[in-house]
Amino acid sequence: TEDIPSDHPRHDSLVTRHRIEAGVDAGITSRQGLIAEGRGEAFDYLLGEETIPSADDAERAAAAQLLLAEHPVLSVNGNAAALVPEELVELAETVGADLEVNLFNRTPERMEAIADHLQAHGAPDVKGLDADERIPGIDHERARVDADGIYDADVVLVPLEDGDRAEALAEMGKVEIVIDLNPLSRSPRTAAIPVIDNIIRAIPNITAHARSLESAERDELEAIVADFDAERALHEAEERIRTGAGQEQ
Ligand code: PTJ
Repeated sequence: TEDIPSDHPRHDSLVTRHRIEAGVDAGITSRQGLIAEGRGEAFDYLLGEETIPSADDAERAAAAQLLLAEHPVLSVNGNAAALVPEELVELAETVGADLEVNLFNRTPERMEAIADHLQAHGAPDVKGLDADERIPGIDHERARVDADGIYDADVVLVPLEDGDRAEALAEMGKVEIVIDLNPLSRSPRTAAIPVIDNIIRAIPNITAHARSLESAERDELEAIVADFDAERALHEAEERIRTGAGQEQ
């Protein structure tokens, strides 16, 4: 990372790529995570590599929803752990959420490596290792969750999700916040709150919103969630990608 000059026009994107590579080397990120990163980069490039206004609205609604939750859980996969470990711990602390490792390509080694990595970044407790419950309706490893974690949660934040679990969680009646750079992907389209932004910008911004809303009354938080329009947020991200509206071309 030291080799990338900070004024390089693609600095952030190169640092991100580097973190994913390091994540693979450390046994945190899956090889498929490299492909997911490439896909994400392409969408981020088209979005102008910035948090567009509709994504900022989504991040504020996500913060309000997490603060309203009785039992919020942040789901962590190999890409999220490599990119924003400290930021996830900070968000969990700010909104009183649990962190739970949940992997598409689940192996005991990667589960352990990610839990250790989060703990090294200050997480007091990491769920996901017990895996003593299942999300009904999905047959792959991603179904395995902790009874006192995602299974019990009322609000779940899922970054870089695949569509299957997003739909299954919604069917269980959980409120889902999905972070994904692709507005056409099935998971943000299933989410109550789709956040079309890079996870490296989205997580710290949700935390910042949560801090500024910390002393807000419940009705104010409820109004923020009620005013959020998921369809519109998806549409605006797609517009930005298709037309570059709001960007200097
Ligand atoms: O660690 P595991 O085993 O749970 O595996 C995680 C991956 C990401 C490999 C797995 O969930 C997967 O294969 O996901 P997909 O189907 O490739 O979807 C990843 C989505 O995340 C795509 O729509 C990408 O555009 C998006 N994405 C990639 N990088 C980022 C991102 N969204 C937000 N921020 C990013 N940095």
